[in-house]
Amino acid sequence: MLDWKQDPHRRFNPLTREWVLVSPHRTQRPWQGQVEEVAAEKSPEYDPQCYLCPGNPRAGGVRNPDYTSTFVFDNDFAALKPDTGADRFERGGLLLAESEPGICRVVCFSPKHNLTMANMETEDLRVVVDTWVDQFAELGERPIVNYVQIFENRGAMMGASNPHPHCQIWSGHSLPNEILKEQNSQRAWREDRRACLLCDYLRLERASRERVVDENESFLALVPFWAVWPFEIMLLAKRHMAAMDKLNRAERKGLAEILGAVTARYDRLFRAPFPYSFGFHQRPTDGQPHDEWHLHAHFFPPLLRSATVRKFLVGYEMLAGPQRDIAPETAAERLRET
Ligand code: H2U
Ligand code: ZN
Repeated sequence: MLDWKQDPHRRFNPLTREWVLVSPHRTQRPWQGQVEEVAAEKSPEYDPQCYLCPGNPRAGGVRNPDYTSTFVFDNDFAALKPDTGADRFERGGLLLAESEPGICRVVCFSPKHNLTMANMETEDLRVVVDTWVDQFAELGERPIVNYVQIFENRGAMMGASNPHPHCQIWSGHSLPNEILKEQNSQRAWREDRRACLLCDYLRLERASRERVVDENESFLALVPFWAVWPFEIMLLAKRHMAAMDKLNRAERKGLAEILGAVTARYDRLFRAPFPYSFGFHQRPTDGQPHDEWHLHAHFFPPLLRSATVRKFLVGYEMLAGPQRDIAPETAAERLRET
């Protein structure tokens, strides 16, 4: 019989329908690889050099207002532009290109430069949640926008250009790869079983509790059975809903609370500012109901065994498939205990 916490095996991700190789015994191997600097310096509440702080100039000369809560603006270096005309290119079925119009925004969570989700007050995180919901609704209503991706890069390691608490929203015309994969799986599950894939998964995880990290009335935080990143976490809405516009008042507060709890756990785990990419997955905004979708969010942190040892998806992972060293159950236990 296999020991699923020790022996090499692979696990199936039913959302992407991809397999991940799990090799927990490899955590014993010696490490002589790259060791990263941990940013230890304390930053001030206001940084005159920061392009996100209130009253400061941004690239292109626009000046931020003296905002006191959240602040949303169109990205000065937008990856997608609303006035991109429709066009298509095709040669022999092999060369294929399509125009992609869209809108990119930046959301500052707070005027305070040195805050993070981990140390913001729940009431203030609740305002951030409201801002996300408003943006999702407003952008989603535009005819060119069929999908709204809200995401946060935190830490220089993850490519964040600035420590000021902020996230980005890229809203585009077509469904990005990850969304398409998750949509196909959720749709097929619904057609085959007349049930929601993530409602069914939620039930399994709440019964076993092995991978649960945090829970409140409205949300569950867990290390997915099929996690790729060492301390990956998924947030699941407990009630079935396709998108964040269906969150009621209590659930918005629940989301704010669990975001604070999970990010604080992350910071405690290696006693350092914990880098990650975070974002929501929810229904496309193409006018269809998309009842197959279940609102959730992913945290993908790259740290492996300490604040200075990082996981890269290279070698086997680039050429063959994703792999993880520490068992998801062990990661969940460490997160729960911190
Ligand atoms: P990141 O930290 O995740 O890179 O997000 C910051 C975003 O802010 C980035 O997309 C934008 C960048 O294009 N930005 C502006 O819109 N104006 C500026 O003056 C600097 C950065
Ligand atoms: Zn700032």
